[in-house]
Amino acid sequence: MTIERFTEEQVGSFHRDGFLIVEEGLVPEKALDRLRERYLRLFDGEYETGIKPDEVNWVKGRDPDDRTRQICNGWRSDNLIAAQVLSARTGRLAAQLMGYRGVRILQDNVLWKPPGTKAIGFHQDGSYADYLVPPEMTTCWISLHDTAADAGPIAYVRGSHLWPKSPPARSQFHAPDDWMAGVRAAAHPGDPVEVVPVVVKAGGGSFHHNLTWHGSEPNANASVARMALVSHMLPVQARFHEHNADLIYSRYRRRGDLSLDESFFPVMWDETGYRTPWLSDLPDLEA
Ligand SMILES: O=C(O)CCC(=O)C(=O)O
Repeated sequence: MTIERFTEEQVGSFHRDGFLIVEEGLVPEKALDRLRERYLRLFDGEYETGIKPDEVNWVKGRDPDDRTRQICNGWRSDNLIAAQVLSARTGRLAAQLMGYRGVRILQDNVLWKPPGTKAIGFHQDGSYADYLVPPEMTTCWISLHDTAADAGPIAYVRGSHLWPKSPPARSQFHAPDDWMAGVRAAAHPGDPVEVVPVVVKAGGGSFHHNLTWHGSEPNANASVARMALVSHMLPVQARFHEHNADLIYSRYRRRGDLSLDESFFPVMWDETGYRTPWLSDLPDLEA
């Protein structure tokens, strides 16, 4: 059964902790095998739409096998990945948690963390959003496998969304030896640092606030491949910042126009019932 709406208690827990763990039901069960198969193609460089993702941070044969494999905006390359990343359900649930009137996609992350791969350094997503107004997002992380605490699932520092925003630290992102360095630097003496791993069934996952410190430990579990699909979403009215630019994503900013083009930042869900029209051409995940 998929989840269509959160209870008041779940919304309260998101605001108290800075994240909400959802045991299952964020992906139709029928779609799980098909999505996992698309991961293999994407990481083999096979792009259904003929368009390369915005970032390919791991390439077979080029990069060490002990790195978490990451692609950003795989949805531009693969329509089934797009159907899940841009789903109305994900958008509606995120909007409910954040109190947004609607949401649009900023970016996806296609993450594959086989046994033996290293950590993703703990960070706040909001540190990387100063090229947007407002400089914030909310994120849905979905696991395509049953996770285990020792398999390096995403993990959160409970209550850390109430800490200030730290500057970005890109060098500590991929495979740092000390994945908690940023958390230690950000925590005030006496702040409790309780790390909560997201242990869910395939198709379950979590939502988090843009200031919540999170990352993932190395995958020390020999039998969990740990594929995860992430939607980073913006409030629907978000625009580009007039001056601040992101090295990659500000290429979609038109001259003299700060609006976000729906070809690249489609509206996933809006309380008026609006959804970017071309999204209805994507494949049916229930089929
Ligand atoms: O899956 C991971 O290892 C980290 C994912 C992450 O940083 C995110 O979803 O924002």
